[in-house]
Amino acid sequence: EWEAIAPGAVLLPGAVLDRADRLLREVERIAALSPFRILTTPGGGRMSAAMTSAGPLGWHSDRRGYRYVTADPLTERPWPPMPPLFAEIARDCAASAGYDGFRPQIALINRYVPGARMGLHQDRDEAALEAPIVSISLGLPARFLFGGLSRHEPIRRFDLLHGDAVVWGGPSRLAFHGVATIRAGDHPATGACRINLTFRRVT
Ligand code: MD3
Ligand code: FE
Repeated sequence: EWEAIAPGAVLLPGAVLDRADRLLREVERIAALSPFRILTTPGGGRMSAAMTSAGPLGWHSDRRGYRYVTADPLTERPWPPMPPLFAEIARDCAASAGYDGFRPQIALINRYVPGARMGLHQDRDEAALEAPIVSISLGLPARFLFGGLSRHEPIRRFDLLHGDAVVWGGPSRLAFHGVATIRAGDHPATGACRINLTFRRVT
């Protein structure tokens, strides 16, 4: 049913399998308004996952830094609204993990094609560090890397599969984490890609 993978972090295998197709349709609607784009890092590199957002804020990165912004810099329009289905799923998953009353403010959506990865990092651009983050994996599997509160602590690896949810709160909220290079494959729900949604409170 669920598995504690670290203090405050709970894996809910297959928790959203029955709602995966509806989630993917909402992702398509969002991406039609605010397309997936590959962002530049402050150091001038290019990220390998493509990203978009929904809700009153979206995550953005360029030469000036990492930050949340109220308008999509690509379209110069507000980010698409967060669908009620997202809020409902995020609340359900958080409650299953022991975080009652979670109301996500935004959804950050990552799209990985084979060869894409995400290096080890902390999520600390949110002022609301007391709120957990709920993550949902869809499509191709990922090898998830989970470290500690400093870069030097040992890294554990977990496979995240289509329909899995993970809730990251409490002592795990500032843990280092990343995604190993996605391997080639073809998934019936997404084709040759992996979609990750993270539901967050920012402010
Ligand atoms: C642990 N995304 O968007 S989801 C990210 O699969 C991000 O796309 C990865 O890292 C992905 O920032 C990992 C799992 C995840 C998300 C946020 C966390 C794990 C986390 C925040 C704190 C600790
Ligand atoms: Fe992250």
